[in-house]
Amino acid sequence: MKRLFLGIALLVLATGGTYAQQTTKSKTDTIPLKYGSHRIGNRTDEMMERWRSYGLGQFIHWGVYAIPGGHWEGKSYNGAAEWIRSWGGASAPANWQATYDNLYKQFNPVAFDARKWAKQAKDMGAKYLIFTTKHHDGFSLWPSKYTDYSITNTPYKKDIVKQVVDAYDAEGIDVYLYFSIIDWNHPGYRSGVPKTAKDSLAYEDFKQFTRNQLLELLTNYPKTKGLWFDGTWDAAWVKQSKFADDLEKELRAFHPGLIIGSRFRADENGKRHFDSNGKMMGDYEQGWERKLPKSIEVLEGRDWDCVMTIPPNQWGYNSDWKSSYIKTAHDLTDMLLHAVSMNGNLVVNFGPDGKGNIRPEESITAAKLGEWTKVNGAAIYGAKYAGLPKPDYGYYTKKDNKLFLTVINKPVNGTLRLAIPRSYKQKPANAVLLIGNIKLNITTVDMGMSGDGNIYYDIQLPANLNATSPFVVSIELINATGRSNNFGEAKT
Ligand code: H79
Repeated sequence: MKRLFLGIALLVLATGGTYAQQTTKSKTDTIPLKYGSHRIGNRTDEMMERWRSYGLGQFIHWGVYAIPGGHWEGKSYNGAAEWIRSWGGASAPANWQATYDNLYKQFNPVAFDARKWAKQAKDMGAKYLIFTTKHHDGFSLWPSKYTDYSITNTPYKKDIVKQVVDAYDAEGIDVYLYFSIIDWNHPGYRSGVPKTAKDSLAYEDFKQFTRNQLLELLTNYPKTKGLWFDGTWDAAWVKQSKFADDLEKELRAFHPGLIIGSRFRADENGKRHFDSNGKMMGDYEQGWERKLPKSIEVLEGRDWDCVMTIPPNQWGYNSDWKSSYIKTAHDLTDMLLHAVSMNGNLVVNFGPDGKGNIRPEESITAAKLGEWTKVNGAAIYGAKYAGLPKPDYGYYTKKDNKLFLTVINKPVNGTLRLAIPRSYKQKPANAVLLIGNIKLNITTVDMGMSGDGNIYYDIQLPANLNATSPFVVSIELINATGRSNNFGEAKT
């Protein structure tokens, strides 16, 4: 008994002490695992509750790759701009990697102003930032003691991570540090599983380097709320289940409340995100990159966010946006509501240029999103899945007794029809169009379709509503006590 208690206590300690208690193992745990999920339920602590309420986030990819911006000597790299170091073959400039590995000597972002970025993010309505401290190229944007390939040895010299963390924190935006486990600069880095004794030794050195850098980041930037890992699919790293599990526990113990997604480590059978028993490894599902879930059911109650590029697939600065579709603020609002209506957050990516400027197209999009969130923020901040089927013309979200109906495609007849299942226990009492704070009429509609289990309500939109972007109707819900009440007229 005592040992069992100790076991549970240690587990709770190792996970940060914040998971819901569970005394019996889940029936699905059929495969014994040392390095599988330590997650018992969803985290219930204040930090994770805060994460759940963000709604909208900003991702920033910035590094040496912003200098070439996807192009060099008139040639164009046919991939994501932050990957440009891996340019090879006939289309690549001669000695490209050597050129790239010396670009940091030109990194001097004279226009960089962290407070300006943070202010723009705040105006956009972002509640959290994920910032690239080190991408796959290995360039560290903070003065790391453990490598020479860092901001220290650029003409700019100053600590970029510190400026970003401080500026965003001052705006009340939580900062998460992106860290790539792929590091093309470190001599010990291996993508494939080390085969020779020499490779193994080198890789051990790389593992210690990785640990050192992570502890260094948490030491230098204690305001960090979480770590966003990437590049963890390499066969070499996937084999490191024990090392990664130990390191994750160490980082959590070092920085209580730290939020880490499911992309960090693999279990001893090489399973990533979900262990061999199908249980998520991390605080939230981190696989939603440039894609959104089709239904809430696929998420099975897990926390999740979606990271999204504005062009099709460019994270770092690419100087040419002319040849591809660029998502509009309208597209992104649709995705934002898609995410929040399924209990997720949407994180929109920005790729500043080599001088430190946010490109004008992104600034315009940020401003448009900001105009939208200022009026309609109630529909996304702290709002959740409403427990209702999705209407064809938009999304439902819910917070307390407020149901928010975000209309993406305005019905041609100017009427929003709500089909509320009779089992819903709540009914609409009054409705307000958030733009202009206009009270709207609600009527119950007898569709003669009592067999389908819904009660129908119509909300009439103002005849002169010339909506050029998504708009929100905030609906106050009251308890529908008993069956007969549901059929009564809604208060108008
Ligand atoms: O930082 C941005 C991208 O540069 C980075 N993640 C975002 C946030 C990224 N790196 N690689 N990728 C995205 C996609 C890579 C996919 C692949 Fe694989 C890596 C294809 C093959 C190896 C992972 C493992 C996906 C399929 C197998």
